[in-house]
Amino acid sequence: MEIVTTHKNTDFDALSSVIAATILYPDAVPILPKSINPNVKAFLSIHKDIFETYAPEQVNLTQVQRLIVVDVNSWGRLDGLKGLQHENGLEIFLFDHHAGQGDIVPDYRCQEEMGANITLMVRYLEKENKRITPIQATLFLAGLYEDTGNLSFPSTRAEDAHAAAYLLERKADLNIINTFLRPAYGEKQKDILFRMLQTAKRRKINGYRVSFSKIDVKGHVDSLAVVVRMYREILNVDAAFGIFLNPERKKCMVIGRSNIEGFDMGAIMRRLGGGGHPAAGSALVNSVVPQDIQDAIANFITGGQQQHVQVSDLMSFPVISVTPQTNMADAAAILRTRGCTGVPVVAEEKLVGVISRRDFRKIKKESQLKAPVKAYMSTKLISIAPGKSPQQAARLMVKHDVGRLPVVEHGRMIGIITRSDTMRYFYDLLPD
Ligand SMILES: [Mn+2]
Repeated sequence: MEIVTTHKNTDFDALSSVIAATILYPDAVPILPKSINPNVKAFLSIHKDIFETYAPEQVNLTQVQRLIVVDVNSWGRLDGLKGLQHENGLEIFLFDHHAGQGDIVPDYRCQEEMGANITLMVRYLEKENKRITPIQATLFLAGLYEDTGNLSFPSTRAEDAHAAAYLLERKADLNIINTFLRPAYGEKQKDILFRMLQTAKRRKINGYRVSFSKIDVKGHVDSLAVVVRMYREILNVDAAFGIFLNPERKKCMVIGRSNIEGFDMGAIMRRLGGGGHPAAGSALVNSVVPQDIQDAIANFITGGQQQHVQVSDLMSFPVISVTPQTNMADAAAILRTRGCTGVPVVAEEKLVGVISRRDFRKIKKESQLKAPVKAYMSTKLISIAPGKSPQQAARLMVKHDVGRLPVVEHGRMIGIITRSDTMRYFYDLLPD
């Protein structure tokens, strides 16, 4: 016997991947965990006759010769199949778009970072020229859109977009997708979102704008992930965390959403014992102290950030500068020959001003070019520390409408970072 299964809290990507695996391996029996996301459950209840699936307890584990695992790579996130973990002679195939190592050791693996797992499955369906019905294409595209945020999450790859095109060609129905991907947002969810917003604590952690909310939630609430997504969007932070304490179960459900390059929500959740992607993740933590969890997350963010690019990696130095006594004509010549729009004014290694092309508009007569720079320079000093992130540099430039920031450490200017330096970083044009 051959079975295919996926992770608990099955989402559309996971269900899609299971169904796609049954097309690739027609003898494989699809086994779904008992916990299934509400919107997937709604979809399945309408499509029961088309997608026949089975529960873990319907499988006679001793009969299983091949196990196909999709969209997950750890035994702990499978349902009811623990008995297979140490089974000798069991053949395991793994299809997973999470690059991190799990504890499932497969005989064959297709493991690559990709926006959605279904994209990996579509690769094989296309290669083997398998027939896909419009309903299957619809389900697959729902999975693809859900995991990539309609191809907008930073984790999205070109191959995801290719797979989306392939599924649209196979008549995926966008109306159906919109119906089922629409968040299940009701009174309960509204109440939680409201309480989260009231208690939202915004913080800056290593250049990231982060928000935490700690809420007591009694009983089971569907779609908490949807609530956290809305919460992040409303607060417009880089990363948002909902820490939901269930006092009866003595556990905290932690759900995170982020939408900034370089922030790996999945990595944070893995350290809490959960899982996820760069943009989304969750973990169930055996703790009744939400503050401890928040502190731990803050530490992970601080720790993880240190390997990331800092202003000091992007800045240029030595800096071309002038002194307050340099005359305006010489300053103009420097700007012209260096092709820059401004230079810092430095006295005894200290930044005292900036002279830029703009300041030359104040010059009305030829004779004024003999005047020292200090008469025309801007003394509004916006500088940045070398350890800050490129995001912080970019934000500061936008806020103060400047194109360059002197990099200052212990009162001394050690470099300069320009708008084009930060652009180069954001577009990933840095040499390795
Ligand atoms: Mn997935």
